[in-house]
Amino acid sequence: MIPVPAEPHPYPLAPGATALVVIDMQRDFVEPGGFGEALGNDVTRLLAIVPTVARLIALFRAKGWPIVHTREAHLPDLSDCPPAKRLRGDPPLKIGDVGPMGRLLVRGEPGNQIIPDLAPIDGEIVVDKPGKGMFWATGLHETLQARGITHLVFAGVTTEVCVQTSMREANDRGYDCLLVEDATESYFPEFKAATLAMIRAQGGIVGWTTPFSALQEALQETLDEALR
Ligand code: C5J
Repeated sequence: MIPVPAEPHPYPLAPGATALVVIDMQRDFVEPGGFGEALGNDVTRLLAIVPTVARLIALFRAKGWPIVHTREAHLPDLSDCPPAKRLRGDPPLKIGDVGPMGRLLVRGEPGNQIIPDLAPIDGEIVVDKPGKGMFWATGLHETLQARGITHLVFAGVTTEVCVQTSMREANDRGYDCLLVEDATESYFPEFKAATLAMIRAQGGIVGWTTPFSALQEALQETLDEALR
């Protein structure tokens, strides 16, 4: 185990059994013209975390550790999008409607792709999820179990919706979860702050949180020790 300084106490990272999960870094959420903006949000806050998420991905690639990329994505016939989800609220455009980057939150559309700076490479796991959480109707738990993954490091958007839902689902399935604070973002800073506080409350009831620099330094120290 590698102890990573974190809240509420050091995170016991398990080399060989840890995967990075990058949630929904899609054009639909971080670029103007996508689903996020259709809901009335200013998307610029989300773009600011892209360099940190890129460094996190680079760190896991350098280690040769698995990476999961998720996309919130529905089938073109929307048969996996319940009316309770599609018709909620009063946005000008709804899931499946045609926006500036194609049909909102629909598989294969330009807006539904992961942004080019964070694009998956061969061998990485890409999950299309019809829900906010990454385990609902995806088979991801079985994929992770087959690879012996017990620990998950989380990044992506939005902190209080798809990231938090996925982290709670993972916690209930027995994964030890760490959220990288500056590699996740919300359209609402107060929601992000509340989510981080909820996750690490009561001794880490959902998991741990830490800044990217702490994770990077902890992994570098073990590398230095191994080389000594
Ligand atoms: C939302 C997400 N916010 N990826 N999706 O609808 O968090």
